Amino acid sequence: MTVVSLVLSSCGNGSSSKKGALSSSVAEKVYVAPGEHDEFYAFVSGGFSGQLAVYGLPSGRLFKVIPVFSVDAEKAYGFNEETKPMLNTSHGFIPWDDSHHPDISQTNGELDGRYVFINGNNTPRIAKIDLTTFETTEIIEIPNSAGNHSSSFVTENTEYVVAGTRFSIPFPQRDMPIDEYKGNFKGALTFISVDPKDGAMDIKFQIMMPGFNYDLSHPGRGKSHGWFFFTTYNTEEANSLLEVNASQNDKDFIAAINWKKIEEYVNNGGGKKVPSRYAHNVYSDETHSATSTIKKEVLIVNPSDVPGAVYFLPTPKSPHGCDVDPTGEYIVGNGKLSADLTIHSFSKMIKAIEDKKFTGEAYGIPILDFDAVHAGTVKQSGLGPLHTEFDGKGNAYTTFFISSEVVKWKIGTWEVIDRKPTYYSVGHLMIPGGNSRKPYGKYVLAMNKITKDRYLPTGPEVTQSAQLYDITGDKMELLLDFPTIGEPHYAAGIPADIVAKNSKKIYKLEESKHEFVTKSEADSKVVRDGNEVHIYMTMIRSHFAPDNIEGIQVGDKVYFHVTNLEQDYDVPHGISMIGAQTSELLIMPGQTETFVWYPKQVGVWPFYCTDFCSALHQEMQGYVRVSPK
Ligand code: CUK
Ligand code: CUA
Repeated sequence: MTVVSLVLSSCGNGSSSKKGALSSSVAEKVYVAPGEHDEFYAFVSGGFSGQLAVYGLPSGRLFKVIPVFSVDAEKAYGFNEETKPMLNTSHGFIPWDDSHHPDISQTNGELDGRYVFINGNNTPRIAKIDLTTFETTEIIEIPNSAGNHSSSFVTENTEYVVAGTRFSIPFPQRDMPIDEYKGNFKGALTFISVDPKDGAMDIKFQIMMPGFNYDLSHPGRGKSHGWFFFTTYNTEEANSLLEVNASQNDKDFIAAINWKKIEEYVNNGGGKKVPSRYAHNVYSDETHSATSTIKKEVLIVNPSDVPGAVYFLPTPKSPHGCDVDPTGEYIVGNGKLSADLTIHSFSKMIKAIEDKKFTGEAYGIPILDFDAVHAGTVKQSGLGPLHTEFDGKGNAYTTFFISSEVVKWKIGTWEVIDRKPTYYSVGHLMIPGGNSRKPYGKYVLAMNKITKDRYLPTGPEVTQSAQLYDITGDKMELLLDFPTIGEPHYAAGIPADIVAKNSKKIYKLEESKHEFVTKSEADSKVVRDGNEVHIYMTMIRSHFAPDNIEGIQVGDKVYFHVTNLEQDYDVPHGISMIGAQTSELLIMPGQTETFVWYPKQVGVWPFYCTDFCSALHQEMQGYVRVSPK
């Protein structure tokens, strides 16, 4: 029984909102008692923070911010010598990006909890986070692409993680007039293979599509496994997207890509290797350090060279989200300038291809007849539909940015069942597994663009916000608001036990292959090599070895190679050096990390442990004596 007294404001921005007075039964649903664990992990993208935040659901508690595309002084990510190579690109070291869409790896269409992938939008990259350590372990740059937005969604056995391009750009990149866009700019859709054993990523091929904007994408699953769907806008190929230019066409397209066919074509020697520079950065667990390689070519596929591999499905009005239901039959196009949702049928699409129900072509790619592929329309469902998720019980949930609500509707009958306001202007939403064949349809998380009056003011900007709804009943029930970091574009949720049981507790010291590991205090030392000094240091509760260091001179380049000798769960130590131009290091049990210090002034300079590690933490310190040259 749910008796809820929700006094909600009318939907929309700027309403003077009377706050919801939640009954105790609602509070109980999100209450996780001290010492108890949450039921789900939610990996929430940090948007312009470039990171990925880990929350528990239903509590909304923040557990960790995983640094991905941005440096993070707290964890020395991008500051220590081990992780710096992770942020290398063909444009050099880039300490920031805009992260949008996390997606969890799958096996047989179900979440397997091994990895989270996430896209960097600005300098196109895909990152992989290993969920045994919750660390970014691989970043691959996407060449010939710009605005890596329709990414990083995975196929149902994680054969590929796929990246689209929001901008089309000259291909090959060159100096040319912008108003010669049409016909000269191209949109690359990139298929990155994921090694089934070790998860290693590699760009298998890029499909060079017409110069539209490729906004979002989703893999086929179940019956449509082997296909991938991308929404497009600006099929006018305007070089300026002021509304007059780009929204003339009543319908844009969903591009349907038969990637199995293209894979076969490529495996048989199809495609053309084209010079293209991109970085591939890998963090190795064994050595606790990353390497960065610049690769020099990719395999390009021209879609008109592979008949039967690419089709366009007309879809009204500048579709944003492109969402495939758990059965793989329905492809939902969320036309952001429309009040309706358009749903296509995969089986009708296959039939229409067989029957050659084409109404034309674009750059040699057949355009399917709308009526021949259209399954249904959810009518007048709201304003500005963006994204849809599924509960696995035959219902879909769509966000409406302009009318600021989540709308629940029935697959097959296309009727609206329920709607609830969001506070405010919701972008994405997430049901754990809602992106797979097996959703866990207990909660939906709405991620909002505007917060206004929902929290205490913190200057001109209020925190971004997520809202949790219970979706186990016929009607959705708002349970919780909680703040998020950066801008939460999308999230990936998973039952906590799938991930927690594989979580790593320590790094085994004896297995470390770090170049500068010091496996016992007795091996700690200071080695001079010209004006470079290497300090091989250890840390254990609660002292450093060596702790007093002499013989350093102004103008030296001093490397601190610091190993945490602890072999107990949850005992990191930190180290920071006065005046060091990097951040501190926060070193996990069994790990070695390195930072560089350039002593500039004569004196005796202290360093200390930054993480309160024992009753003697405040004693964990040392000095470096710096003498004149
Ligand atoms: S986008 Cu943010 S509301 Cu980057 Cu997924 Cu649609
Ligand atoms: Cu080690 Cu505090």
